[in-house]
Amino acid sequence: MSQTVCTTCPYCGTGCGVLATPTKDGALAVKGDPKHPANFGRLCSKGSALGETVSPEGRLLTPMIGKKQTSWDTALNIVAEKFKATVAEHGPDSVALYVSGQLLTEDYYVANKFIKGYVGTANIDTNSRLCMASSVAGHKRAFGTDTVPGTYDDLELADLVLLTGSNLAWCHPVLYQRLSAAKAKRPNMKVVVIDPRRTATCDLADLHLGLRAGTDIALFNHLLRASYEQGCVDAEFVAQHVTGFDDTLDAASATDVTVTGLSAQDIDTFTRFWLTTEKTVTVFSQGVNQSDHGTDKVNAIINCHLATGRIGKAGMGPLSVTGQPNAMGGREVGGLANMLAAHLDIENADHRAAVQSFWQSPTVPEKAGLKAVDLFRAIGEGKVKALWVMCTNPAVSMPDAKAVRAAIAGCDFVVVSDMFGDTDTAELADVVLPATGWGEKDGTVTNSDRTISRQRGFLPPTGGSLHDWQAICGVAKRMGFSDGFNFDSPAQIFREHAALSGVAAALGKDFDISGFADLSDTDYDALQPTRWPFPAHKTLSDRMFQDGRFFTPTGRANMLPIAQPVSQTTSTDTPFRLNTGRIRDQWHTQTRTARSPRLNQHYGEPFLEIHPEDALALGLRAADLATLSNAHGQSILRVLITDRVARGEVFAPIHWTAATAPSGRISDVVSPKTDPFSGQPDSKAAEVGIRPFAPKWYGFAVSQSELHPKSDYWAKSRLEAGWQYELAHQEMPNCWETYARLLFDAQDAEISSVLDASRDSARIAFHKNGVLIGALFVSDRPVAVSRSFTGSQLGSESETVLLGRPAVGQPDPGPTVCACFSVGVNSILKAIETQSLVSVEAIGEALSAGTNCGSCKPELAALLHSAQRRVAAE
Ligand SMILES: Nc1nc2c(c(=O)[nH]1)N[C@H]1C(S)=C(S)[C@@H](COP(=O)(O)OP(=O)(O)OC[C@H]3O[C@@H](n4cnc5c(=O)[nH]c(N)nc54)[C@H](O)[C@@H]3O)O[C@H]1N2
Ligand SMILES: Nc1nc2c(c(=O)[nH]1)N[C@H]1C(S)=C(S)[C@@H](COP(=O)(O)OP(=O)(O)OC[C@H]3O[C@@H](n4cnc5c(=O)[nH]c(N)nc54)[C@H](O)[C@@H]3O)O[C@H]1N2
Ligand code: SF4
Ligand SMILES: [Mo]
Repeated sequence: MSQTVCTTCPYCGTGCGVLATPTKDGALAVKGDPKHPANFGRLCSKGSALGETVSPEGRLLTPMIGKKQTSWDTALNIVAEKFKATVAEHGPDSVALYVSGQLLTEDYYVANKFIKGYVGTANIDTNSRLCMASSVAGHKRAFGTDTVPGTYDDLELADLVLLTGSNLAWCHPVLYQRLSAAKAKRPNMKVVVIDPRRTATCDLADLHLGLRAGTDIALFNHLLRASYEQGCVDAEFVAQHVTGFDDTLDAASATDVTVTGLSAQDIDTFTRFWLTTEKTVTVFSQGVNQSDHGTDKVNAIINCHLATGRIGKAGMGPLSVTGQPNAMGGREVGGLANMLAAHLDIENADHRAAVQSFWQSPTVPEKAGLKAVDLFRAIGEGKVKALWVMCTNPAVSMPDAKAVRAAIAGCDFVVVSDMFGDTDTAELADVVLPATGWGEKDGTVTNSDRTISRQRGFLPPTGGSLHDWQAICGVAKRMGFSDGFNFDSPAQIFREHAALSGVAAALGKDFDISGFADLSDTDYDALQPTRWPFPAHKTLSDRMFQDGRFFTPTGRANMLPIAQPVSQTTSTDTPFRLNTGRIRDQWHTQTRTARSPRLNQHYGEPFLEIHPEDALALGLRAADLATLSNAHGQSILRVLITDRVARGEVFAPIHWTAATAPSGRISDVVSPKTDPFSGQPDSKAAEVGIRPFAPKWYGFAVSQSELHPKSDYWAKSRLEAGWQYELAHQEMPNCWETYARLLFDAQDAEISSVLDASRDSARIAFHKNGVLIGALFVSDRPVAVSRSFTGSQLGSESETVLLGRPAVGQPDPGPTVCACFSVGVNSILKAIETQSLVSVEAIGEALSAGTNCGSCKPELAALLHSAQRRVAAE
């Protein structure tokens, strides 16, 4: 009997508990952990599909030097030698680590100790700089510490929930489900979504404020002023616990709310909700953080909570939801260039001395290191000469990604630790080290509400991969730093981390988990989800700031005067504002989620949401391709015409890479502009020009084996029985059959084709032993065939594939909406019509759609709504 292991999902910062059971046939059964306080048994589509992502297929099995296999010993020796030589010749600041909020706390702790305590530079930054840095800076300015006061329970207890710059339904689906269940139980609870885009999250909203992008401060300043004018300020709380009220109010009063572009009626409704509802939680995420004034946005929100005393109490408070599974753990170990371990400050000599003496390390740097954007700039300028990238893919995810790729390619020495050797970043590395992944590694993560949970390993390491902490210790020891890195287990590292937090607590810091400093190995294995603080010698409530005491020198929280920046006029060459973000079923650069066929069905290629009037003006029709460009680069995307975005604003997802759609890498056109306080890039406001990409032909292919297209545009996505490809190219081949044979490498397969004399369209299928191995559809317009039908024919004796859709009388399910049960849009619309379904629950009963993870419920509701609208119009 296989044993079920209690672990934690490796994707978003919700931090759901997962029960994983390896099955006899080598598969993995996955369920939500009913006891975990983050999810109580729920999982979203990505969590539910974890079992499909753990196979060894495509994994990096040995260290590689210059794309040749080598031993760990050789690889670690070379890394240690190069790092040592670079430090000796150019000083410690000539080397850097670039790490990730997806590392476990133990990996992260060791990385930070290595670089800050032993190499002697603070040049360690992390992809959290692109993610949470503005929240960190905002929290520190307001509270004197980087602490998220709110918890998930508060979400359910609140009477008003503001979701601002957060697409919770897709990015924190289980939190969304918890909120949605709470609202169903207490229908008086109000939800307001503040987002320039009408997202799936709006399905739950009583009010959607589709403000002009970048005008959040004006809206929150208006709330502050209204709170004052309408007597909603908690004068006693402000008098005792807050500084800066008057100046902040003056700044807020000087702001003109009309810049938001919202109607007076919507602003009034919103203001009334806020004034009349004490129990308010404000959830914020990347629409707030990823801005060149992200820290100010965070403080504009916190100002409103401080003024009304809505903080540190049940059902109220600001709640920054973190993106990655261990974004919080990274902050706790000091994994950012401007932090020390355990929330201590690098600029503070006492703090530095305390950490150095605890570590017994040769050094601790006195100044902050380079933040991500500056770091890659310094690499490009040759100032940083040796780089170790761990658990992140900056060649795709950094802004101005093309320049970042050039910087990495030109760097003297680059090491990449990843589970896969073919990421855009690993492709540019001198040394690639195979890392263990989820299911193989052991350690802890901290989720958005400060709950520390165990990730437990239950599979052996794939090939020769090692845990990241082992690789770091291996290099550290070879550099002569043995004393600090004699770790044998993650438990040992965790104890040291916990003990150091006790040192920080003695210096007045709030991150205190010293209660774990003596945890035995057995207790570490059995560790239950625990929200910090968890001090050793006193009992402390885990409701932060409930006593009104903050961690500033005065003990009071700071309100900060914030002005709404004036939006700059866009140049005539780049008139569109590009918003970028996530889709429901993919995780970042897709290295894991792209392996699951069902997660690939939701969106199979990169796309651009554009308003119908803008599309018309540009001559773009549905499913055309468009080129986005600016001084940084260009990107080609499929056009999705929709009024979910405003005129002049477009949206594109971040998930495509050289491996899945090389010309669809969106960060190639994102500017490296950053927030002055946090250094976080302005990833939601690139200025771009848009023009139709007019290829000579469009293609669509399905294939049992992987193809290597050379066309100007291609995008790949996984199917149950192979892959599907979207193609487009600016040159016409002489003969479609010859082209197809080469593309499919199908010299000896039987070919059947329907060709148009003008070469404008072609349909070609290849069979081997009567079984369909591939098919290509070509047209001078975007190819209109049923993707789900053609994909489903692979591996069968299909004779009708060239029809491109099911023969008359056979149903075509259409593009997948419910990933768990593979239910397509056509099936849903048909069931709504023929069975007169009137609710999402009824669709669930009829087709099972939405009844497992529930992530597609907002889309089911939208389909229902559109069908009802159609009926009403008839
Ligand atoms: N499915 C999925 N889930 C994920 C991830 C993933 O890759 N896939 N990644 C995880 C990570 S690391 C992160 S950081 C989180 C991110 O989670 P979110 O922040 O919820 O996701 P995003 O799509 O980046 O952006 C959120 C919203 O901000 C809006 N926005 C843009 N500009 C503005 C503005 O000026 N004001 C306001 N109010 N809103 C604006 C966008 O329209 C978008 O809908 O998701 C996590 N969860
Ligand atoms: N334009 C634009 N750009 C963005 C954003 C945006 O909204 N817009 N969002 C930003 C945000 S919030 C984030 S968080 C980043 C995310 O961007 P990245 O961090 O670059 O993306 P991931 O695909 O998560 O990269 C993680 C890598 O680590 C590998 N990996 C997984 N587990 C392990 C492990 O245990 N050890 C090691 N060594 N490797 C492992 C994976 O295979 C993968 O290659 O993107 C940022 N970039
Ligand atoms: S909400 Fe989904 S992706 Fe996030 S932790 Fe839970 S199961 Fe994983
Ligand atoms: Mo993130």
